[in-house]
Amino acid sequence: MATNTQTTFTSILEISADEITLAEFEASYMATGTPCVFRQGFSCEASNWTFDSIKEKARDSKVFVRKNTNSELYRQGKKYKIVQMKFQDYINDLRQHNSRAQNRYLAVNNVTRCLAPLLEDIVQPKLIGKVHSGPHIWVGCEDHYEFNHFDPDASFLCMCIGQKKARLVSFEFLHDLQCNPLGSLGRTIQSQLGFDELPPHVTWQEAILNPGDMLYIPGFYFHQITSLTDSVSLNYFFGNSGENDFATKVIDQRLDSLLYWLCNIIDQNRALESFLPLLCNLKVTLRNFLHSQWYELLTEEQLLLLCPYIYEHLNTTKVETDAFAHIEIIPDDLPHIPRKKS
Ligand SMILES: O=C(O)CCC(=O)C(=O)O
Repeated sequence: MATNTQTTFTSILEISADEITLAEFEASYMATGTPCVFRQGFSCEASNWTFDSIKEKARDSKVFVRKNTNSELYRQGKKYKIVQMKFQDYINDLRQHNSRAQNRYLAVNNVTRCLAPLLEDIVQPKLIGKVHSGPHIWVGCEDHYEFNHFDPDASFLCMCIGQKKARLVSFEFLHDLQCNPLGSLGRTIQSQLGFDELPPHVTWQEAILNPGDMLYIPGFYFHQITSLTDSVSLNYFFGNSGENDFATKVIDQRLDSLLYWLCNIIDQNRALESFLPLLCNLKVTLRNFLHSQWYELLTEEQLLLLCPYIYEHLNTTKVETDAFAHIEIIPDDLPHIPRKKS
């Protein structure tokens, strides 16, 4: 495998959050999928947190913590276990830097559900047109390496305590990043490549984030985050304002990544009996599913564009364990009713 020994990164663009409106942000940065950092753009009580202050506020709250995060399989986004524990116990381990803490990561916990006492300190960034989910909290030990992945939403990563290094690779390099095979678990798509293994033509952008900084990660952009110190950050997953703007942009600019993500979810479910009725109504299934993720309704035209890719994928990869193994799917005749083979 080619290794990337050259320095092929640039610094992520820095802009001021004070001087930009939501409309300008969406038109200039979201429309083009341009990552940027807002230095001190996340200014609320949460950017003044300390480990003691959050432990005090949410001692007995129960959080979900990933285990085995030091393993090679975790770095490739392939395998981890989850344990539930009290927030104060997790913070105590972390501050002691004990071996348990070094092999765990409190990742993407929904603050409203798991750590509600912290909510009063958090103010949603004004540059979010439509929240998909969040705020989520991430708490980890120095040197934690979070696997390289993309999400099907834009994200604002807001630094509260400590320092992180963020490295971002555009969705244009989807096919160079050796994503985990379709059907892999999770809502995100993980790359199996470390940053020292990227092919030489793959460039990335990076930034160091300090408390109060906020990083815009465009939807479907790969990102790999390393904690340079013990750290706490928050993130929101979000899309554009409007009824269909996020979907339109993603279909126009990031279709391959969208299809990879959709087919990954399809493949997670294709062996289940419950998959069959969903497949019979693929257009409706897709419309409802994307509405649940993005709060946008796809148009008939958009659905008619996406469905044939999915049928083709299923037809060309059919195996005996599929719920539709003995059924022929006719892709040209939407709405598609799978027909029994005669
Ligand atoms: O901070 C991390 O470890 C990951 C954050 C992330 O994946 C996100 O903000 O989308």
